[in-house]
Amino acid sequence: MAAQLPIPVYSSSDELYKDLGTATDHATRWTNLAEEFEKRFGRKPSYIARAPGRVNLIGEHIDYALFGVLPAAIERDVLIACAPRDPLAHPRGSVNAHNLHYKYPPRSFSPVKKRSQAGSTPDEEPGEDAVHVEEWHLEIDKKELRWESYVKAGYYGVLNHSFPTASATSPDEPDSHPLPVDLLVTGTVPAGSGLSSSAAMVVSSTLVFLAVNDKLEGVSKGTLVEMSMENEQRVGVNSGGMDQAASVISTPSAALYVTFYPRLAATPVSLPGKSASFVLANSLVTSEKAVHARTRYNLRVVETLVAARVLSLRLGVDVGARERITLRQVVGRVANEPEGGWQEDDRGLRSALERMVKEVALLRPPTADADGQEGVSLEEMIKWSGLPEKEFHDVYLSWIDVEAEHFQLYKRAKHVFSEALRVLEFRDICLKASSADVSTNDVLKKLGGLMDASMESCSKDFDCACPELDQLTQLARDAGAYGSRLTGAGWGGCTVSLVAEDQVEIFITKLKTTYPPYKDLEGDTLEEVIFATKPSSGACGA
Ligand code: NG1
Ligand code: MG
Repeated sequence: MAAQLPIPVYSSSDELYKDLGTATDHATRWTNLAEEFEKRFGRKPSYIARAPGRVNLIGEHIDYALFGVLPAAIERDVLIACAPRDPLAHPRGSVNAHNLHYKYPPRSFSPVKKRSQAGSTPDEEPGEDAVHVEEWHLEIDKKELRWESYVKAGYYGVLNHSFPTASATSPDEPDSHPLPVDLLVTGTVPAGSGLSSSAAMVVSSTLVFLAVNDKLEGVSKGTLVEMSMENEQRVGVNSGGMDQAASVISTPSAALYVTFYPRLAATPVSLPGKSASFVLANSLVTSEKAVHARTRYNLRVVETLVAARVLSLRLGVDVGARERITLRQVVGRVANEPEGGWQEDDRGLRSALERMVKEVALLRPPTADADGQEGVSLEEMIKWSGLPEKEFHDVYLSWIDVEAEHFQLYKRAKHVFSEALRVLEFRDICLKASSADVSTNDVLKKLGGLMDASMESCSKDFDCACPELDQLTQLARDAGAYGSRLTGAGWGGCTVSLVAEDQVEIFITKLKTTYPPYKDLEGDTLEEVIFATKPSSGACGA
């Protein structure tokens, strides 16, 4: 199982890049980073961590409903070089963080230990059996994220995972303190573009702090994914684990089928290789995901969760009063999924999903027009949930900040079920594509069709597109793509298009002249916004 493998650690950068098989300018970047580190801090880095960004080929906004997704790591990545400082001359665990990019000024910070209450929610009076626990803490202002916030997010989890505080173990063992460190960051994943620069930052930070403190032993890829997921939620939205899984577990020339239920698992899926490329094109609308979280991303999380509860009730599926059941679990319970989950080929899941695509009509609001456009008010939604108001708030609203006049349970769930099915179909087509009697052109057409259908569903049912993304994907189809869709959370950011290998150049040239925001760009800036990419490998270090 890919998730159980250890994180690759190479003895030198040469060895690492030979194995990655990527372009030599990447190796040069690595060497430059090490040299610049030595210039700034007077010694060589003891460890360099690498984590790539990712493109999601299909399966949008379904990871937090616990359905499988199909992303791939891209060649663009974040590198963090790090070395310990003299522990006698600097505070324990203090960090002196630099970034190669002139826009990001150096920052220093130190963790502190804080006491908090275990086993109670913030609005509850601590019960008699409440336990005080000490936790490491780093100040991160979610409203004003800065570059080092992502470094802190990675560090946060490492501190609490690998340095249990005195109250949790025996008092003040000298070796249970993190080292003071210098670190230097460089990255090539464009920020706010749906290519998960944030996951690349958080994964590389988590990895580098584990490594420099000599805590990497026994940490599998799966553990790094789980740590990074939790870490990233400190700087972002209530997301699923797709980005971190792709950034950690991916292998070259394959996409990664990642499932989250009943447990995290990931298997490489070979793509119809030499005949086609994925081209990324940035809409140039920056998706400020954290800024709009209340009305966009986090609202979708709540809508899909409440949809799952209401659907359970309407289908007569058992659901606990305080259970935050997901749409994936509803599917499992409706179709009597065996305890350990359906078997590899996903036939059980597929037929259950086919049924759910129809049953989802049960969520249509009675007053809605034919498309179920109107949604439900908060009061109505609470009524539908079958929970008393206070309990509804505790379970669905106390831990997440959202705002809406109407909640769209039907449209969101409809997208989730149909998108989950498209992922299974996409994967299936890729798996069968290697057999000799399938024509490549047919395969690419089918994959493209699924990408287009995904875009339409994101745009119409999940409302996570924007006019520029609609336009850019249409222009991509007009320019000859087999299919085109937004990738990542949406509301801006990048599109991904499937293009025949021998058409890539023509395709890129066409889009450069037809997508209006590209017309004023030139040189490197233009090369940065549209480029072909090959699936790359996941996080590693040397
Ligand atoms: P982006 O916005 O591309 O980082 C986000 C979530 C994913 C997933 C996608 C939508 C984070 C860290 N990631 O990706 O988990 O839900 O949106 O499919 O927020
Ligand atoms: Mg992100």
